[in-house]
Amino acid sequence: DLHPIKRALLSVSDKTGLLDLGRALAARGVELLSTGGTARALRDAGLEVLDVADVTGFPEMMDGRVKTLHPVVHGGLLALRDNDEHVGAMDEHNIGAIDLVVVNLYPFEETVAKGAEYAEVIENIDIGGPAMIRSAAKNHGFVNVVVDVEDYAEVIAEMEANDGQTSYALRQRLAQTAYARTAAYDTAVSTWMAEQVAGTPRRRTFGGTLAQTLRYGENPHQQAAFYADGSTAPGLANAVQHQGKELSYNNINDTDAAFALVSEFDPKDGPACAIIKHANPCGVARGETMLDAYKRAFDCDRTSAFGGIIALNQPLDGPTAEAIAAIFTEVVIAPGADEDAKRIFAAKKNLRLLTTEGLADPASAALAVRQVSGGFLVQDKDVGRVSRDDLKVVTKRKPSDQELDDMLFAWTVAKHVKSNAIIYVKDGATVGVGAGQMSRVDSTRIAARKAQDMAEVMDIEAPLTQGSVVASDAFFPFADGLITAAEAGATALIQPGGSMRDDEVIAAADEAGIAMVFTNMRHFRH
Ligand code: 93A
Repeated sequence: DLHPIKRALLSVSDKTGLLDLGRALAARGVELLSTGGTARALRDAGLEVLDVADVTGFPEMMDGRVKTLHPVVHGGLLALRDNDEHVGAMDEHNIGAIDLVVVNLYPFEETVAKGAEYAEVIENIDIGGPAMIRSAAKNHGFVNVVVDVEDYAEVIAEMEANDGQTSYALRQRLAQTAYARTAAYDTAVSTWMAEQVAGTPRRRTFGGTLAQTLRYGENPHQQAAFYADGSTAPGLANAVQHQGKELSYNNINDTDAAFALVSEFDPKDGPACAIIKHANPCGVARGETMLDAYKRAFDCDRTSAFGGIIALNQPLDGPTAEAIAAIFTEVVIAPGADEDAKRIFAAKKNLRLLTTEGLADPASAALAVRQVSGGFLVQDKDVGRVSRDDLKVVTKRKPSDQELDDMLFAWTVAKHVKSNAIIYVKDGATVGVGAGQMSRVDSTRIAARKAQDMAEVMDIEAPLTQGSVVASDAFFPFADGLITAAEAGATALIQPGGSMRDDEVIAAADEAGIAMVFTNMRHFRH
């Protein structure tokens, strides 16, 4: 399965390592063909090169759009060397076999990343390069295709070891790498175009480029990596980490949830803080100051906050950093941090501090992808919002202004809690979170129960659910959940409505003196 390399075509935008490779090939007597810029670079270094234009008999034309798209090139790449008819066609049409293709593509991704104009991005869609890569890779039985500077040395090493020949194993490995590259390249093009066309495109490709290999996955026996999806909007992979060890898989997942939740709260409306455990919030609060917001979020569930991920909607300051540093925290993510805060955190070696300056609003990313057996489910991200005007009061008692504010706060948090989600809120702070239960009434009970536990921890008479409002991410199918909330001391309730038994639920609310509003939108999060 060894096959010799006698003729090579080199066409690279990134000229790193080109001259060393050219010299090594020339030293082994390999004939070199090249496109304009690549040929010039090799020639300048004193190497002998044939211009592809001389081989095809056509000049590079149309601003280089047509350089290598010619049967003399593709025939030389695709011909099966052990097929008489193919070899006959090569002879008849004067096509010389090409045994090695070294191509790296027009820098499409870099051009998008630097914010180039539409026309410049379009010009950087490489056509001839991927065509050669795909031809050569298809014919890996005979042809070597190199798309990665990292692979130059291995090809030369095999040639050295095998008298100018390479093994099938190497050619097959290179072909796989090549198709991975063209697939990622086309994904980048389609992702960019998806951002240019209006609406969510019907067809999208999903792929990504490795941003980071992770030490392990959700559990230590699972391998894991973080892939960037190629969207131009800077995301979590672009957050700046100021200190602490490398983020783990779970850290990234939880930090993403924390960042998304706290981003719901406009910094102009004052400080807000979210504490996340296992991707669910165990406390979310607004405050007069950031310290106040943090303390109030912490008071929702001091027990669960241990080892949590904390997200802030305004920069971290010294007093808040001091309070956070008092207990074990995995990650703090904020739009910035002042010098005091950084100094205080510096003493906490394991605490990671991430800042989000310049990151896109997490609610602006259009699609959410989830893996299922054999495929992906894709949907628009849940960026649904309701305002006061959308709320329909369905009970005899109308909610007060304070209740309305708290209901909208609770509703916003509910969007970020695993279903079934029940959120008790008082004065702009969660006081009970029921998450991820299979029955809604259980979530309602658990949240109230936890609030009671907190009352004992904090040594206060009545749990903070007394006089709170409640949000439910989906409708109450029966009145029992509402009755449980009323027993916990809730005075108002926000929910989508739409149950067959809405009438029963409304009647139970009226009986308990609860003010209830319907949003006509639900926030399942499974
Ligand atoms: O514009 S192209 O899509 N048309 C082609 O026929 C073609 N052939 C090679 N771009 C083409 N290339 C690309 O040119 C290669 O993929 C490589 O990135 C670049 C090398 O050009 P030069 O040798 O002039 O620097």
